[in-house]
Amino acid sequence: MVNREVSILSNGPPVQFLMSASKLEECPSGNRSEYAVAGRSNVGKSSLINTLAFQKALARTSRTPGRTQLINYFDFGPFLLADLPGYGYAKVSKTQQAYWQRELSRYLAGRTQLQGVLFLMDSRHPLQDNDRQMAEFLMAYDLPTWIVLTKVDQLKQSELAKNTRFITQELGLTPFLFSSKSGRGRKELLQRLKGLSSAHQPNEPVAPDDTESD
Ligand SMILES: Nc1nc2c(ncn2[C@@H]2O[C@H](COP(=O)(O)OP(=O)(O)O)[C@@H](O)[C@H]2O)c(=O)[nH]1
Ligand SMILES: [Mg+2]
Repeated sequence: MVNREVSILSNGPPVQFLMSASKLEECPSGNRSEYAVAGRSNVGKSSLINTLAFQKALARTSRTPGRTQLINYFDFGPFLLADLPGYGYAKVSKTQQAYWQRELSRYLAGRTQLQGVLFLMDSRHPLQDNDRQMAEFLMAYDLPTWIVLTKVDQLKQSELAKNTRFITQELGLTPFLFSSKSGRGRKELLQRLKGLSSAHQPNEPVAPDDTESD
């Protein structure tokens, strides 16, 4: 069966785990476009990365969230995804939280390869207090931010419409609606990331898929 979505990434090898970094200085060198994946522990960051990669267990989906205070890098070919440590997990010590807050600032301010942030929120209860803090943080760094509402398979259409309106009003950004369970939103996100990455790399050869009109 020809999978039209897989072809979005078909001009390269499968997505791979690249490396982990605990601070800016450990992040990979090179000038490929990078997008960070941010959000609370358990919001669905690892699941989103697996879904975008068409793999089941590439990024671990964890039952003990918030333990790893590492940036995990995934190589998507034209771009890298950086899975940031989740916030809001009660069992993380104050010292660890302070460490990561500082390192996150340094990463957002200093990572020149960073082209934008996918900011994930749970579609069932978006914009919790610590999400608001994160939103303010991201806006302070003036980075392009895309809101992704996760687990949309868990909501009735009417509730989803209500929460989508709420986010759009509060943040002035229309969210992507995403489900790693159903695959909803995968194609749109991949196209966005791939399109942006090739725009940043004018020397990259254009794949046949990119020449098709909609
Ligand atoms: N129903 C549903 N569950 C999801 C979805 N995405 C993630 N989950 C579940 O939410 C939990 C946390 O997901 P995970 O990807 O590990 O979140 P992370 O901590 O942000 O990396 C896991 O039990 C996932 O199976 C989704 O789109 N739909
Ligand atoms: Mg995770």
